[in-house]
Amino acid sequence: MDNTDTYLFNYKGYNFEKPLVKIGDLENMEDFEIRDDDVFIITYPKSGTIWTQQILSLIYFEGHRNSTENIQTLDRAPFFEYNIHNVNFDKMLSPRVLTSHLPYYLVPKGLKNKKAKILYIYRNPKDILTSYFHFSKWLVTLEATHTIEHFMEKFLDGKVVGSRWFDHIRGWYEHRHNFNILFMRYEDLKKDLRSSVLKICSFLEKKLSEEDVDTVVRQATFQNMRSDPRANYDDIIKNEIGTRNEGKFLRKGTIGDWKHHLTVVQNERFDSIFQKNMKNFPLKFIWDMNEE
Ligand code: PPS
Repeated sequence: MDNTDTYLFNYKGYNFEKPLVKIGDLENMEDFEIRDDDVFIITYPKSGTIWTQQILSLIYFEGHRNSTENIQTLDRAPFFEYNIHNVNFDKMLSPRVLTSHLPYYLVPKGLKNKKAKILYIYRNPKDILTSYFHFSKWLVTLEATHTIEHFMEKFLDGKVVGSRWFDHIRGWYEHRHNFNILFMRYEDLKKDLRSSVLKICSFLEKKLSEEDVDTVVRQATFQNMRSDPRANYDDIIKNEIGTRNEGKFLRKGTIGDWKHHLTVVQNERFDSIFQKNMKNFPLKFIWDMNEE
């Protein structure tokens, strides 16, 4: 692909969302100055980014937790490479929570000092594919694909924002020793949100009271986030980015929705490519709500 593409901007082998990215920001990313107490949320698109942004912004910002502040999650934990609100990262108070879909080799070099923390959230790629298919049809800044069959080919070839899922997760996992990184599964958050919040608190060395943990959990459920304008991107997407039709950023929020969208043949094709690409990969995936 070349950079005449309307939707994708390829920089150093990785596809960015062309309408939202600024080339100058990309050129400065690797030299961005890291503080020891920075926290980065890193995900492949559609893996639970906004959910983690909400959880971290509830853990860190008491006003938000007590519902006394009307600040959107995106401004609490802004996107690093898509700085759509032009946040001055240097002026953010510590600890800064920054969000990114970057591959391991494009993040600020300072993250390798291992002091700043990275939370990497991953999700089974069939649900990512399903979520991404719907999202791409909805958002005007992404290329709509009319059939999931066609979208699956683009996803498997990495002709989407985020490039190849396989490379993203493998890259981060294989270079994990260079970073202070915790890997967590979307599906574990879904199955036991409270334990997941506690695990995140422990990684962040943040001690919350039992009551505060309960509040974080309550405000981070799918239903609550869906109806809280600070916690879902509905306003930003409708007013600042644009959509092609009705929809919600928090669409289904479940495990195994892919079963309603992939045919048996498509599923088998996905499996065979998955197996080829993920041979000897130790992290396990949860494909179904009833799976342990
Ligand atoms: S993006 O565009 O990359 O930032 O998208 P991302 O936030 O990573 O992923 C969006 C999907 O995460 C689901 N989501 C949740 N699921 C369960 N519980 C909560 N609280 C929650 N918040 C967000 C969201 O619904 C998208 O998944 P789908 O399958 O499309 O519903």
